Order: sequence, then structure tokens, then C-alpha cells
Amino acid sequence: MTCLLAVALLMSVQSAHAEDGYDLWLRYRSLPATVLPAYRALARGVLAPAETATQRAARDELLRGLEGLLDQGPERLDAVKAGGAIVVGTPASSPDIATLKLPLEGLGREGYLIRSAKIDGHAAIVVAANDDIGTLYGVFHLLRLLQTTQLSQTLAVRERPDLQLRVLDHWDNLDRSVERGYAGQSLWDWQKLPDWLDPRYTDYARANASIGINGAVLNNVNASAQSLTPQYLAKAAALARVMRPYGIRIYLSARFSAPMEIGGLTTADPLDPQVRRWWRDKVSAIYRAIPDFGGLLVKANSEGQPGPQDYGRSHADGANMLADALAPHHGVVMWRAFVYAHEDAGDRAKQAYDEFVPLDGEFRRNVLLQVKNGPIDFQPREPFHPLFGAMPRTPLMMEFQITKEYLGFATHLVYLGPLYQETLRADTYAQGRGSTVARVIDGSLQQAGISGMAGVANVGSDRNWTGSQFDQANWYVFGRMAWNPMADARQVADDWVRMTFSNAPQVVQPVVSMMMRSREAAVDYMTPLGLAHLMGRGHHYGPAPWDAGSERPDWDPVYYHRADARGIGFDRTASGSNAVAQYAAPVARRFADLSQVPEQYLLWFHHLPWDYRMRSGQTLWAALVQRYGHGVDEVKAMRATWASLSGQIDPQRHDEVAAFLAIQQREAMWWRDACVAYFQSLSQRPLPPGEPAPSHPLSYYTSLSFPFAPGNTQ
Ligand code: BDP
Repeated sequence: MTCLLAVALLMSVQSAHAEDGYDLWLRYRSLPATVLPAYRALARGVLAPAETATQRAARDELLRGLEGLLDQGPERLDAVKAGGAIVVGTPASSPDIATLKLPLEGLGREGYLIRSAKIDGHAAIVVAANDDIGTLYGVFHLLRLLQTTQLSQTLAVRERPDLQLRVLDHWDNLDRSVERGYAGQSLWDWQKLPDWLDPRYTDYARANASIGINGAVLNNVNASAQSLTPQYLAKAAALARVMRPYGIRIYLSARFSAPMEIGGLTTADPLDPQVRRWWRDKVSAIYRAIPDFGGLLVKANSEGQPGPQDYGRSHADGANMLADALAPHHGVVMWRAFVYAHEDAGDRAKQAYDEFVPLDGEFRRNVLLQVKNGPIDFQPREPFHPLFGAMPRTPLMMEFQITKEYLGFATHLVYLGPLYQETLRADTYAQGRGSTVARVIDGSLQQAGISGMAGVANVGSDRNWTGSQFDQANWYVFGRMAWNPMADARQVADDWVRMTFSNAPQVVQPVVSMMMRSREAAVDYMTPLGLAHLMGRGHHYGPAPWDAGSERPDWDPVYYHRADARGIGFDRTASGSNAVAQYAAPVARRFADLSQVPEQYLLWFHHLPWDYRMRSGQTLWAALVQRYGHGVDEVKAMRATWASLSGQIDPQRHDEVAAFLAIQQREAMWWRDACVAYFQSLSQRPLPPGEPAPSHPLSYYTSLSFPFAPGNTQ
């Protein structure tokens, strides 16, 4: 009996601490004994107003965090009575903060200070801002300092975001399927909204606020007009109410033909007065339901979506019509630059630039052009998009993909921090050296209009939110880099590992280093040396470099690698498509010149013979095979590292990650074998010494099919 009771007790304790990943980086588990006494003294109690919903969110988060981290309930103070008070507020909400006369100017609404201070002679930690939302962000920052054991007696943090709009784009459909989603169904339970508000909505908002994300586009860019009907606007309004205290604005994707589909009009021509009136009325109705609505995101005339060009109008005509409807309400249009048409026989990589550069200066002030990081489509590696720096009179907003459509879905461990960093720090030379992409999007280089960054979300209804434990890091790093585009990927990974797994150096160091290598590993086992888009057509699961003959050539891998018996690669120099000329002269020269082009972009810009001599002296063929093998070796190494951490990480998450790494290793091998077998069938070269033959003949790989691969909702 006693024994049974003990087992029952143990089980309940275990389930209370279930480590299924739901808590994300906000786990707030007890801190190491080495810092606990000092931290308890520094953070004895909380003095924070709780009049507004945002103030309550900040105070509750702080209490919740301290209770977990310090392993004891903090005091809720009503005055600073002794040392160890955490004082939170704005000059308006807190007399103590008002008395301190802190230098809050220049911090805007969202910035904050965290300082060690003396109040009535007592040591205190102050979290101060101009507005409640700034204090909420400050509280999350303070909690991060505790979680990562960086709290000290002399705090001097001053933060404000570099970008104004920090937005998650959900590619969620109204039937709850998620385009390119690998984490279960959509979070938004449209059927039960607006009456039932799943508590997850609040946890989603907390997670976003903790990393400074201040916007969410609720529905897929391949939009259904239904999302703009009164029925769905009421549901969106309910979500907006949940997210408002956390500083998150709701946006919607708009289908350009909505006036016809749900408005009964016979045209969606943006210059037609009736169409314009329809949008003005629709936007007013949205603002009646959601007074702080953020604006509309539009994918137009791309991949079959309707748009202004259907009526002979330009992208600027389309965007400006919506901008005019939104302007009186201070809403924005995020108009996507991801446009390409298969009727255009030219290089797909050139189309967005050709389309939009002539329109520079023609957009209203409340339009942002949302540009993917690279000129094709979220590949494991692409050079930066040539539009960055090429439209000095238009605010360009970055679009990254957080969900790993082209990087192994949820089961491959690929940390995207290095990918984001590589793009943001790339030098466009638009105004000479130092014209980084980060400076283009933050407005400091060219124009100081609205600024922003969007990330295609990877969250869904899975318990762990993102489909895997490590994909949480990609949501996290996106938020941190949207706040500060110059944030360091390694430093962010370090914070994330400490908050998510452990502060123990024997965990932090190896896990961070494996994360930092993981993206390069995926590039190597999928698309090394500048190759791109070799994934299976449609679903994008696994290798299919042989794929050809689809309804649109620019969806076929053979379009991208152009391999034959003589060589491989896409000639984008003057002898080919000349896409390279879309970059500023110093960049174009470097990419076009074989002696200067970074090896990582070699086959992106050049078509070369198999026996081309690499800088290492190897032939291109040998280097290609070796890169593929190296990618697989890196995954083996990650797996061994992770295995060595067993016992240092809770078994539930350790087992899940270990199982996923086994999948990744198998699939990395599959990628390597299939690509090597296929390219060898063209190159007719022997494998370099020491390189194993693929496990199966090419016909085996080409015979595989995956009709139910996830995320393919079209
Ligand atoms: C592609 C995706 C497709 C999206 C498209 C987009 O395969 O599902 O609709 O991007 O960004 O990468 O619009």
C-alpha cells in the first residue's frame, strides 16, 4: 500500500514537471544552487502596478517567473521597504519611477531601462519605460537575465527595437490546415471562436511578447476571401482581444479578388471606384471590430493568385488602393515582392527585381514591400535578394521563413540564426561599403519610413508548439533578430539553450556549437556549393534533383541545377541570365568573377564543367561529392554529441531529440546518396577515393513517392 502510494506520488510529481516542451523558453525552473541565495536577496519582492491589462501581464509574469526560478513565492510589495525590491512601471504608473527621473527619452513606446538603483536608501532593481508595453518587454528581459544567470548588482540595460513591425505570418487556412506547417493543425480554432478562447492563445501571446514580436498575420497569404466576412472578423477580433495586452496587433492576408468573391462586384480592378469604395467600407468594418488592427498582407499576381495585373494595373496601383483605405485608420499594407510568372521564360531569380525597381517611389507612405531573404524561395542558402538596396524610396520589409519547408521540416535539427545573420549582415554596397541588408531594412541607410521584419511562423497545435524541441529556437531567434537585426546568432542560441535546457556549461557549450554548425550541415547534405531547389516537387520533402516536366519549369529541380554530361550550375553572369547585374557593381563583380565568388554561391552564379578546378585543387565533381558526405558526417557528430548529454537533460525531451536526430541522419544519407547517384549518372565520373557508393541504384530513389507529405495544402 505504502509502496503504491509512493509510486502514485512520484508519478504525480513527474507529470507536474512533464517536459514536453510546452513551456518553451519560459520554463522558469529552479536556478542552480550557486546563484540562488544571491538572487533571492536581489529579488525579494515585486512592486508593480496592476491597473491595466498590460500592467497585470507584466506583474503576473514577473511573479510567476520569480516563484519558479527562486523556488519560493516572492512578496507582492506596496512600498520599497528593504533591499531586494523589483520596481516596475512608467513615470505615470509608478511614483517611485517618476521620482527617479530616469533618462527615458528616445526609448519610444516599446523601449525600456533596467537599472540597479537606490530607492529610499534601499537597493532596488528598476524596470522602467514610457509605456506599459515597454515595461512588459523589460520584465521579460529581466527574467532572461535571471534565467541565464546574468543578474548582477549593477544592471544598466537600455533597449529599444530597431524595427517597428516584428510580425509572424501564419500560413494558416480556415480549415485549420497549415501551408508548410509541420507542427500539427493551426492554433486558431476558428470553429469555436469567438466564444471559446483556448488558453493557448494567451501563452502564444506571452511567448511572442517575451521576444518582442508585436504582430501576427492570422491567415495564409494564399488567402481565402472568407476571412474578411463579418463572421470571421468577429473571430479575429476575439483573438485581437487576447493579444492586445501583450502588445500584439492582428493583421490579415487579403485576397485581391475579395470584392468579387464576397462583395458581389464584377471586377476587382484597383482603379474602379466601386472596388475602391468596397475596400474602404471593408476596412472601416474591420476597424470597428478591431480598433488597433495592424493592416493587410497581400500576395498578388504570384503563383496563380489574383492581383492588379489581371486588370492591366501595376503592383503600385493595387497596393496604393489598399493603402488609401487603411491610411485614415493608421493601418499598413505589406505587399509581397515574391512574384514570378511561368509565362516569363527568363530567369525566375530576376523577376521580382525587374517588376518592382521601376515602381520605386510610387508607393504610398503606409506601404511596405515585403521581400524574401533571397531571390528564389527560402532555400537552405541563397545570396541576399538584389532588391535590398535597390529601392531607396520604398520601405523594404524582410521576410524570413521560420518553418523549415526547405530545411528538413520539423525533424531535422537546423538552427536558422546563422542563415538570418548571413542575410542581415550581407553588404549590398547600395551606398558604398557597410550598406548592410540590416541597414536597408531598419531605414538607417536610405529612407526612414516604416520598418519591419516578418517570419513565416512554425507554430501549430503540437504540444511543443513547433513540431520539435529545437525548432523553438528558430521562433526565438527570429524574434530577437527582428528586435535587433545585428543580434549575434551564437549569443541568442546561448540564451535559448540556458532558458530551454540548462545553464550547465557541459550542456550549453556543446549544444550551442552543434546548433551553430547545423545549418551548414543541411546546406551540405541537400544543396552544397550554391545549388538550390533540389527538393521533391510540390511537397518539398526529400531529394528529387531528377524531377522535370511539371506544368511550370521553374518548379522543377532540373531548372535550377542545369546539370548534364558536361557540367552543372546556373549561369547568371553576362554569358547567361545576367541576374548578377541586379546587384550593386562591387557585389556583381565579385559574384561574377570565378576567382572571387564565395564558394558557397559558386553554382548559383556559374555553370561549370565537372572537371573545373576548385581553389582547393580538387575537381568540382570531387568537391561536390565530398560536401555531400561532409553534411552527413556533421549530422553523425550532432547525434553523438546529443547522445553524450543523456542524463543531463530530462529524458522526455532527450529521447525525442535523439529520435529526430536518427531520422535526420537517415534522411541526410538519403539526400547524399540520391544526389550523388543522380549527378554521377550525368557526370559519368568515378566516385573520389574513400567515398562510398550510394546504398541503392538511382532507380530506387526516383521511384519513391510521398503523396501524404505534410504541409502541402494546395
Ligand atoms: C513557397 C511555398 C508556397 C508559398 C509560397 C509563398 O512553397 O507554399 O505559398 O512560397 O511564399 O515557398 O507565397
